[in-house]
Amino acid sequence: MAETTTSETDAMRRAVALAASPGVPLHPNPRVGCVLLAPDGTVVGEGYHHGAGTPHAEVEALAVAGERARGATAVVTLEPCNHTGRTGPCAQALIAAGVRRVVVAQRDPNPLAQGGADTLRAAGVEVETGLLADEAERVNPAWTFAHRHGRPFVTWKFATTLDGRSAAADGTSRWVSSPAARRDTHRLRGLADTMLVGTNTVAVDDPQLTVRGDDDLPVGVQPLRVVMGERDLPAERRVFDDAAPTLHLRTRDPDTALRTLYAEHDRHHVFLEGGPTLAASFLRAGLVDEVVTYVAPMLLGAGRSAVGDLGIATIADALRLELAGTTVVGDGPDANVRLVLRPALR
Ligand code: AOF
Ligand code: ZN
Repeated sequence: MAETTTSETDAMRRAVALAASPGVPLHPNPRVGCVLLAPDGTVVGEGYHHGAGTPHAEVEALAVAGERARGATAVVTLEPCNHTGRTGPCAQALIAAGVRRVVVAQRDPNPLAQGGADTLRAAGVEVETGLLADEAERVNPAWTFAHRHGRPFVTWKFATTLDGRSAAADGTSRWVSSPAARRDTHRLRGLADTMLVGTNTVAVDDPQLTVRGDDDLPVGVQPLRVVMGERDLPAERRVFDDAAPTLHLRTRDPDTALRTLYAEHDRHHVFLEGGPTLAASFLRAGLVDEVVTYVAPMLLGAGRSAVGDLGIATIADALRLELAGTTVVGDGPDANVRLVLRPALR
């Protein structure tokens, strides 16, 4: 089998950049880029996927190349699909166009679409996988995680005072975080495809759970709003308005909820904004993959913690996290500190 050439590595870098083109939705499809190289290394076509329902990256690049695809090498960030989903199988399209060699970064973790590499090889096309695979994966982190684990990636977000309170003693919690931090939260909500809270939060706080934008924060597709828990809820709660679709999952089990969201609703990234009880149940189940918290320069001295009982009695048993980033959001009296954390590997 031929060695990977410098021009193939450069082409893959370009394909990764194409995949990450601005304006392409993060869900439900992966972002994918493709570059077609003639045998002499010149680029004869390139393309990227613009979102579910539009042509796949390979098909876009083939359309640009036309007859020049014959004998070419396709450099693509994701293994060409093998299925007929919203569009036809790319493996077949590459074979039909006479592509001789395919260089893939990431193998397709989606059980419905994978197998393209085998199909190509069976047709006599040379296939290499793994070139810049990490870079390619970083373009679709939640999508990759969800297909690998059979459940969405979970980001738990909460706001807290300097002394770790998320609500005052009388239950009031509006507003702990500053307007700048709340705006930043809307930006992060917009990166996920699912907003999740418990029935208790809906009953008590009546959140709308939509992404609200402004001129600098255009809103694309609203995430699905999901309320979990067995309790019945009044239909006039704001979460049931027509600003976005809403699903009431009548389960209290985080694992069941997440598996249902993946398998039946094609969800890859859950933004958990529930109260302390729901947060504790996800943490106890080991189902929080990322924590985002906004710390407000404010003291309450009494009040409610962001998270309920974790069954931890002694310091040695503390649930430890690793700090992945700190950012000051907003200026002057508006300044809050955003911390991003990941569960520590034990
Ligand atoms: C994309 N864009 O460029 C490639 C994809 O529903 P469909 O037909 O669009 O298929 C989506 C699946 O196809 C996706 O989850 C992934 O496994 C595979 N490859 N998808 O959206 C592309 N090459
Ligand atoms: Zn495809």
